[in-house]
Amino acid sequence: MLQRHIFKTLFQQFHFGNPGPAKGLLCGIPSALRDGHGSVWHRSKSSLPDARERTLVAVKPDGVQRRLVGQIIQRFEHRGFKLVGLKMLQVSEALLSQHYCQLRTKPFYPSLLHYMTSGPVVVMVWEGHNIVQVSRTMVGHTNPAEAQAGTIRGDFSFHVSRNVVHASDSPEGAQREIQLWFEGEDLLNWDCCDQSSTSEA
Ligand code: IDP
Ligand code: MG
Repeated sequence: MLQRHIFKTLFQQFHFGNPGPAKGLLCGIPSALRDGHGSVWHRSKSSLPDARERTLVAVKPDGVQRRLVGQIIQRFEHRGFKLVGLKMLQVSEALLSQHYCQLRTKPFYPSLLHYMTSGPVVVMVWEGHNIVQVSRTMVGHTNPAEAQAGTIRGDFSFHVSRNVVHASDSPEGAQREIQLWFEGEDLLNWDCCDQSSTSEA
């Protein structure tokens, strides 16, 4: 009996609406089902603290040559991250020497420069919760022979000298690399329509 009464009340209010200025289907829901601010079925949401963390990801020349750009972008999109900058370029040795400044004394450094300048790269900035750590996990071990299946390097490469992709290894490193590769105005602040699923908890 009570159920029938509630159903009847809801039916009437949905179909005939509540008096007042508010419009739209949900405006007809009884005030007992609203929270104090008038929003319906309000859930307490808060932005994740580092939802706007950014990192630099680059598809290296072998990845571009092998037409892996789309698949690599797709992995970051599917994970729920937001692309905020992207460009394709033939990188200079000057830029690379800054990017890899900590590796200049390594024996493989000359071959690394040769590899990275052998063709265009696609460099991107991605944004999202804990993205530096998560993207390193997605990319996998530096040496593809040790990278797990399911990671980008584990799926698409087998040798450390052709490991397809770069991702910054720390938030500080990410900030340095983003400033090195991108002008501030090349990065877009935009709202994803699924923002409440990807950056709020
Ligand atoms: P990471 O790319 O996983 O951060 P780093 O140690 O920063 O690894 O090295 C940068 C890049 O230098 C690697 O991604 C790889 O392309 C290259 N590299 C690292 N170690 C070797 C090596 O032993 N032989 C040849 N290339 C290497
Ligand atoms: Mg590194």
